Amino acid sequence: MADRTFVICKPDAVERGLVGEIVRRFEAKGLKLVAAELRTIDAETAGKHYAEHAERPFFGELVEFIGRSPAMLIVLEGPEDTWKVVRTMMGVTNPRESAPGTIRGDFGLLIGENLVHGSDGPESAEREIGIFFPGLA
Ligand code: DAT
Ligand code: MG
Repeated sequence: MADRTFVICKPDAVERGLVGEIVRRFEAKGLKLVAAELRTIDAETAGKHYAEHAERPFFGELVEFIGRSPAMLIVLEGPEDTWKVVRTMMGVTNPRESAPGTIRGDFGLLIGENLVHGSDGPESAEREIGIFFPGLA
């Protein structure tokens, strides 16, 4: 059974011209592109996507950042635990602590501009794909 997850190359990744490099890594790993679209995320959609962080002090900045310019929205498919494969390749949330070889570890320095989002489990993947690509879910 194919297993899908949701990824965002965030505005900083698009602005810095890193989308090709990020997608290349996922494709080289063997994950398949199911959907991909460059889109500016509006505040309402960002609020739904990041609902779990609504009470955090950085929520306003997070919503502003994710919508400041176009992001590359992606659905990836693999054989099993695709969300986990993607999270491992992304590195931990704070890029200053992400391991070299990970996307955040190789290209990031700021927690507020950490290049990529990846769903944190199968339920999140289904929920997030439903928000951004309702036709796919
Ligand atoms: P992740 O993106 O690794 O799943 P998360 O879900 O905890 O991390 O947080 C979502 C995003 O919010 C994260 O990618 C960057 C931002 N963020 C998290 N913690 C933060 C903090 N302490 N200060 C500023 N931004 C933060
Ligand atoms: Mg998260």
